[in-house]
Amino acid sequence: MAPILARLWRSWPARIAAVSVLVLGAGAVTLTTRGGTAPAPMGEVLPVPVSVRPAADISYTLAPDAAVHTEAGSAEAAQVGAYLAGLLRPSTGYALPVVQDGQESGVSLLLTGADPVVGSEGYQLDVTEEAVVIRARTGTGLFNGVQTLRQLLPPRIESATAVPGPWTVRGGRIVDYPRFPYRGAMLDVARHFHPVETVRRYIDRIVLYKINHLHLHLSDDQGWRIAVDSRPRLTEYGGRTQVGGGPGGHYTKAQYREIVEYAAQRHVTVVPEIDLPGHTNAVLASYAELNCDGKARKPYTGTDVGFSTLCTTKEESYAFVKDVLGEIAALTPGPYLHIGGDEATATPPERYAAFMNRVQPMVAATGKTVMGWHQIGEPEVRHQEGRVLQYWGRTGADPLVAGAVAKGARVVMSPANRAYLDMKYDEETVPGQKWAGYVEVRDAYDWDPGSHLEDVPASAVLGVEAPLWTEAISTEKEIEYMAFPRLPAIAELGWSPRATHDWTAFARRLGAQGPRWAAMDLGFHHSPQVTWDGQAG
Ligand code: TNX
Repeated sequence: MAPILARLWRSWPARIAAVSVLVLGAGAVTLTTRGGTAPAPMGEVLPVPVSVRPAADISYTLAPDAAVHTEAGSAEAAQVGAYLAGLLRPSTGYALPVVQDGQESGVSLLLTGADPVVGSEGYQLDVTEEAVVIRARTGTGLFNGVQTLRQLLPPRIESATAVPGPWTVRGGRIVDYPRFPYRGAMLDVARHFHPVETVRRYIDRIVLYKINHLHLHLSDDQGWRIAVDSRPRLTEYGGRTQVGGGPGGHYTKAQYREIVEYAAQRHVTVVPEIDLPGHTNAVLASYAELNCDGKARKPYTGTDVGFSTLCTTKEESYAFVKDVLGEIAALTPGPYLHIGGDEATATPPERYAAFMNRVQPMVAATGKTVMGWHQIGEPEVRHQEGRVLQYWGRTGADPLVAGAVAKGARVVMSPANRAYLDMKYDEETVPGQKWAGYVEVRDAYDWDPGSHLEDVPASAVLGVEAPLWTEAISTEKEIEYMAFPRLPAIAELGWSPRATHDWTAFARRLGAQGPRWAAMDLGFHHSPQVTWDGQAG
């Protein structure tokens, strides 16, 4: 390759453009595969289901006059039905009315008759010649079944405009439920602010892989992103910066409620994070009295960490934390309030423990459960009933975490060298960082959250989360590129039984997502570790 071409090739948007041109140029055959008309083999979905029983020679084809039938008298089921119809209408062009009559025809979403093993989040999906019937015990279970159905339909079902069918699903039965209850994605809206629409689209994408928690990193040195009525300068002053000096921004309470509501309709719980006592330069710039010397800090737009701290010996700091946590808790229907606690290197260790020992009970007083980065597991920080540590280390043994677990803490696993979506894939990746090493999709997949940490039994693991820090990520396209295909890998670790773990099978199912992502207009990393359907050879 000529040097100029090689350089262009290294820039990922150019790579995507070039690949698209190649694919389009390849003509009709490639287009059919890429256009995604073929239904997936039964069970070839991601995360891989617990049990799949294909019925050979049977299939169901959605008829133009089909309806979505939901459990009679259930608003919950009707809501999932409306969501499903909303997904299928644009590409099929069918009317797909939603009727609450509990009939087994077309696509049925029923709250009766599911195998009890499905529990509160699982579902049973039956495809016969006459109907697709999804049964669950809850609306969440139906919603998860709908995500499976989406993937059993041809990839073109994701098209935003009407395209030709047929809309066929292969026959059989799936019975499915998650390994872990917490399957999360984190978005750092503090380093670079990301508007409501970006967050909404991110939610739409993560639910396809049965992710059920969205953790929002709402404050950091570079900006404060959520309106707090009792401290208006946090957003009026502290929200107007971001990495690199852009305009920043923040969510009003109404906008934040809109995100929470949008997530709830998609069975996603929002976990808000206010990072304390470090990562607080935006606070210290907004309110002088929260500094030990009483002097306001200058706004910060760089990418260093570990230089800021609330003054942990001043009562003003605790009044501040109490007010802020109270307002955030009031905006939060979910159980968790994340208080950060990471990289507090500017806070003297004994003051860190004293601070956390006052702040954790404040969280409890709001009725919420404490969540924090694993540093809150310091032995001097007391156990708080139900608390959850988020592990982001790079080793397979961490005595601090094991000690906290021995006292009753639970853990969400986000090892940086496996689950961090801001790490570059390889030396050619343009966005992101590499302090935890390059993380290709196989690195993201090949580990076990249940046995990753010595002396942390699987029973103490609440689940997994893939964090996307945004120091070096500023656009939605970059978010997509960094999250896909690694986020589905983490999602599968959170959902599928350990016994299904198999790189070859996973890579095949992942490759089949390529045409689907193309139909969704989702720009992803064409990892060389995977054969992407429609682009083989
Ligand atoms: C470490 S992970 C951090 C963040 C950075 C991230 C960048 C953690 C709890 N702290 O402040 O954004 O690395 O990868």
